[in-house]
Parts: sequence; C-alpha cells; structure tokens
Amino acid sequence: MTDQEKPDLTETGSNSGGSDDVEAHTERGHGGELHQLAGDRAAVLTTQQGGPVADDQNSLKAGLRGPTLMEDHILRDKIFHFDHERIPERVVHARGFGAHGFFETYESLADLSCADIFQRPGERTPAFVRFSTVAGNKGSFDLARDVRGFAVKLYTREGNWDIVGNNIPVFFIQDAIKFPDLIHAAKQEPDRGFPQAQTAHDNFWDFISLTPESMHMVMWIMSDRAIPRSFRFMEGFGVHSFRLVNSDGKAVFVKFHWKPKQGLQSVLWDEALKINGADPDFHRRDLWDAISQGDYPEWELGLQVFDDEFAERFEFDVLDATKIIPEEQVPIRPVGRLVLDHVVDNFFAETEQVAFCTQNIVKGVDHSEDPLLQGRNFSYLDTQLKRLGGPNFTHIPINAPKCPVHHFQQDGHMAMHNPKGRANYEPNSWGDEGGPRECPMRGFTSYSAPVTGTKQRVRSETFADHYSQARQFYISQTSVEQQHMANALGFELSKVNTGRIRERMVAHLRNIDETLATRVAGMLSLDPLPEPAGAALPTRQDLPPSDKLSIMKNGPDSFKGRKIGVLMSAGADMGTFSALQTACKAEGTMLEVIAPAAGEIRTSDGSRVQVNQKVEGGPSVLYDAVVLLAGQDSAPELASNPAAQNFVKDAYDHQKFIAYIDAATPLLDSAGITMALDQGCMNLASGDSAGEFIKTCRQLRYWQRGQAMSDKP
Ligand code: HDE
Repeated sequence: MTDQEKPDLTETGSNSGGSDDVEAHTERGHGGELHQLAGDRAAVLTTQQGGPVADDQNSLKAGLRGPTLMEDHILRDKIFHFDHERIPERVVHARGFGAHGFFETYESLADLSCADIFQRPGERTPAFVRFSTVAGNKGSFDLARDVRGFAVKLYTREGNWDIVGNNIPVFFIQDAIKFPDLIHAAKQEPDRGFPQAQTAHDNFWDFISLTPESMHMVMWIMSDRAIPRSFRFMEGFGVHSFRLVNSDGKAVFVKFHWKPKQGLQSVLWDEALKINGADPDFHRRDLWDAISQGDYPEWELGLQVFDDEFAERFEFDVLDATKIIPEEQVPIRPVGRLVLDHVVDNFFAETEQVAFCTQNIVKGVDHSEDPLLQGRNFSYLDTQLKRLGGPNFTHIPINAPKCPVHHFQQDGHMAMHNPKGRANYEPNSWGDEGGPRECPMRGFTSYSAPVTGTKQRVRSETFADHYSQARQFYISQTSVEQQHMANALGFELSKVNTGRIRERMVAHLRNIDETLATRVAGMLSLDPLPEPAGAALPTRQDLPPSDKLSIMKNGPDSFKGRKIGVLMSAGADMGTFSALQTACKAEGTMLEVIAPAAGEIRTSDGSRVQVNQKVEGGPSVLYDAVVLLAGQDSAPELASNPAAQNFVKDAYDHQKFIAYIDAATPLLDSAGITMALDQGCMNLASGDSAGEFIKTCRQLRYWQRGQAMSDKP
C-alpha cells in the first residue's frame, strides 16, 4: 500500500466537532472504516491529561508500515498506564471478594463500652466486608482447603473500626514472630513455585508437625470449616480477646463472633475438587448473585464478654489465640446485625484497594496483650504502605472514614486532600485559623492495663496445653464430620512424600484422639503406630463436647439461599417444572435449568424454558440438590450423555437429595443408581411433592447414604 492509499484518518464521527456532550464514540478498523458504537451522548475518549484522542486503533508511524515513532505520546500514555495496572497482591489473603452493607445496633451497650457505634439502638453504620482465602495467589480457585478471611470495616461516626477476623476462631501460632515461617511453609514451595493454594505438601506438614501449638487449628482446617459452601454460610471470629471500655474507664474482655442467619454449610472434599474445575469463582459468584438478586446475607455480631475473674479461672489463657472459650461457658450476646446489600462497582477500587488494619479501633474498644494481636498491630500498616504505594491510602474512597477527618499530616505520594492555610503543626497560636485541636472528652484513651515485667523472650507456661482443645473440637463433631476430618488428614498427608513427617503428624494425633490417629495411620499404611508425641502437658479428657463447634448441628432451618439444579430434556413435564418453580420461590431457593444444549428447551406443553447451563458446564457439584426432569422421548438420549450420567452419579455420591420423575428412569439406570435409590431420592409423582421435596432439602444432605455406601462390602 502506498501513502496515497492511506485511509483518511482525519475523518471523524458524524457528531464530532460538537460540544462534549454530543461527541460520538468511534472505532476505526484496520481499513480505516469508522463505526459509531455509542449514542450521541457518549463522552470523548481522552488521554490521562484530558486531550481528546482521534484514533485509538493505530500508533503513530513513519510511513504506512512503521517504524512507530517515539513521539507518540498517545501510545505512551496508554501503555505506560497499562504496565502499572497491578499493585502487589496481598502476601496472604490475596484472593478475596468484597461487598458493602451496614451494621445495625440492637441496643445501647453504654454499660460495657463507650464506642459510639454501640450507643443508639437501630442506628446503621456503613460497612465493607472482604472474604478471602489465605494461601492461594490472587488468581487461585475458591474452594481450596483453607481458612477464610472475614474482614469487616465499620465506618463509624468516630472513625473506622476494622475487625480483621477469620472463619475459624483460633490460629496456628501463639506469637507473631512465627507468622512468616507459617506462611512460607503454607504457600508454594520456593524452589518449584507449587503447589498453589493448598497445604497438601511436605513443607506445610513439616512445619506443622514441628509446631504442636498448631494442633487445635489443624483440627479446624481438616474439618469442613475449611471448605465452606458459600461465604454466606460461614461464621466469622475476631479470634483474639479484645477489651471493651466504658465511659468510666472500666474494661471487660470480649471475643467477637459473626453468626450467619443463613446457618452453616460446607461442601464435601470431592465436590470442592470438582467445583474448582467447574467454577473456580464459585464463592465470589455466589455472593455476587445472592446480593444482586436481593437475597442479602446477614450475620449477627455476638459478644462473649468476660471479666478478669473469669480469665483467671478459665482452663486456658485468654491471651492465647490457639484457644476458644466454649459458648457453653460464656454465652454469646447478639448486639447487632451486619447486612451485605450491595456489590462493588469496581473490583480493583474497592476489593483490591481496601486496606484493613487491626490497629484501626475506636474509643470504647481496646486491644489485649495477646502477642499475636500485638504483632499484627505492627504489621498491617506496613503492608498497606507497600501494597498501596504510600502513606495516603486513607484518601482512597474505600479506606476513607465517612466522618470528618482533620489532622496535620501532609504531603506524600498521591496526596488528594490538602488542607489550605498556614497551620500545619500544633500547638500553634493562630486561633480559629489554627486547625484542629485535641479533645480529651471525645478522643481515644487506652485502657490503663497494669503492665510490669522483665524484658525477656519467653512463652508463658499458661500457653503450654496444645492438645486438650484439639480433642474437644474433635469430640464435638458428628460421626460424619469426624470421618471427613480423618479423610482430610489422610488426603493431605498422602501428598506428603517424606515418611517421617507423616509419622510425626500421626504421633500428634495420638495425643488428640486414638481412633482418629488409627484411622489416619490406616490410610497411610503406618503400622505399627508411632509413639505419641512428647507433650508439655497431658491432654485433658474432661472437657465436654460443645455442640456449637459442629457445622452439622448448626445447619439452616430453611433451604433459602440454596440452589437447585434441574436437569431437563425436551418434552419435560411442564406441570412438575412449574410446581418446582413455585416451591423454590416460596422457600427463597434459586433454581437453574441444565440441559443437553444451551438456549431454550421445549417442555411437554410446548412452552419454552430458558436453559442456564449446558450440562457439560453445569455439573451437579454446583447445586445443593438436584431434580431429574427428563422428557419421555428424549430420556434415552439424555441417559447416554456422559455429562448427564456424571451429574446424577455425583449428586448421589455427594449425598444430595435427588428428585426425579418416572421418565428419568433411563438416566437413573445409566448412572447405575436405580437399585440404590434410598429415602434421599424422591419420586415427584404429584404437584405437591415438589413442595415436600424442597422441605426435605432443608436437611441439606442425606448423610445416611454415605454411611450405607461405606458399609458396603
Ligand atoms: Fe493477617 N495479614 N496476619 N491474620 N489477615 C494480612 O494484611 C499478619 C492473622 C487476616 O481482606 C496482611 O492487608 C500477621 C490472624 C485477614 O484485606 C498482612 C499475622 C488473623 C486478612 C497480615 C497475621 C488474620 C489478613 C496481608 C500474625 C485472623 C485479609 C495483606 C501476627 C484473626 C484482609 C494485608 C483483607 C491480611 C499480617 C495473623 C486475618 C501481611 C503478621 C491471626 C482476614 O499484613
């Protein structure tokens, strides 16, 4: 092509040359043709400096085929920004998902705390919550076996209060100095850069097996708590003991709990593995969908309040973050609710840039001496400086307090709010022009906890019992949950290649529960069992089971917020489908249609039903219960589809409730379960039975099936 043939690049859209609000948004193809993409009111594309851009498809060249000229400031402006789009991902909790909402105070807590947020019943405080996994990188999958972060930012009228918690109430370590070792061991191994987002590898279990204080936490992460069905169905915990301080300066200890109104629910490990393939964004999609559809998840903030006298007589040290206080010993008092009612507008601006800091507390709340918390208070500010690039990250809207902010801090990278006037220090004598002043009445005052002692690097002997609460957690589980824990340990340790690490772990398990140790040893062919690990203190046998520690004992009382997958094929009975839709709507259950082809299917009465998932992309692991609604004539073809067979087989193996109609018999046959139909499988013979089925689903799973399957010779 010669220069003469060059398309006329001076041509602009039909509305160009007009005022800003009537400019057209245009796109040029390689041939120079012009497409008008947006309506007359679209804004003009500009550089970051605000200069309108005429051609966003071609860089500036000498001649038709280049080279590209260095003076192309438009190219440079665009690529420069692109090259710097990423900020360092969080060193832990890199993968996360956030949402906005509010906290509503139930009653005045003035007797306990002068925190402004707890003074006026019914008052709503804006909130932002970010859920996360810990070990995986930003692009990892959601259903890793891992702790979930549960970080809450409360924009109170007296400053931001962050409760940076997890979905597990204890932690791996007792002292902050071990955190880098723990995280190095848990994340990908440094030489090979894998495995990603999982603890099933030698380094993790090597570290853990040499760290007896982790054993309580190990029980939690090997339980179903580490594979939640949804962020909406998990608890949150502040973990450490904190203090509440009232206006007389009187303090009590407190532990923070978030209790989901939706009840607790987890998935099975085999489901987790398959969900990660079928939908790596399963948790974030779930939260996004629920909130977008108006099904707002809700948690109650519960306080466990106790005094020094209780702390003295409690079996363990309340400053030890590897211990809980059972709810039976200190009941939880609900003091407000957290509702998540809108999704983010922009993932980066909000979820990625939100900066939680444990040291963000408000007057009326104070830290305890927990050495893990003390270390965190130092760390979080540091990490934000690195991640967000400067000290002004509180100027970013998601981090900015929603109350007035006045101080003399100034300048620095990206300073957005720059005070006017002369006073940038205090005390000053500039009178009314002199800027903000201290306020002893409203200002933060620390609880005057007495502190004495010699400087020393030690661990208190009151932190020495590492097995008793691990055992208490284990014996508080249902037998199904105990089996899941044994299976999880068997799976994880089977991925450890070094024999002595496996042995060291089984040696610890012997201090927790002999049956558990024996089961896991069996899965690893460890015979004879290793000697029990040496323990600083013997395991207490007298701690009673606590029902609140089990997920299955704290399930939902409805099937609201759960999802039914209806596998349909052409000619499916419309009456049954309509009855299901009605029953789901009444319960608040989501319903998705899965079919052999995307688009629409025709049902028995000729109506068209929108298909949500083609069966290969909608395996049953994505649903809480399934319905098999094959059409009479299309059933044999559906039955021969391998994805449809897996849909049924998996639903059965994962102990889900299954409803079917007679026409689906060929599918039950080809999935090999006709002979094994049990009470978890319901024939939808009449319209009414759809409602019955949804009610049955409130139990979430038909766990008896698992027992029957494992009893099979
Ligand atoms: Fe964190 N933790 N952590 N952590 N943590 C971070 O801060 C740290 C600990 C928790 O959604 C980092 O902004 C140290 C316990 C959550 O943005 C970092 C220690 C608990 C989140 C950091 C701990 C947590 C973080 C990484 C041991 C449960 C995600 C990026 C002393 C109570 C917050 C960041 C979000 C994030 C340090 C232990 C919860 C590096 C040094 C215990 C939920 O600052």
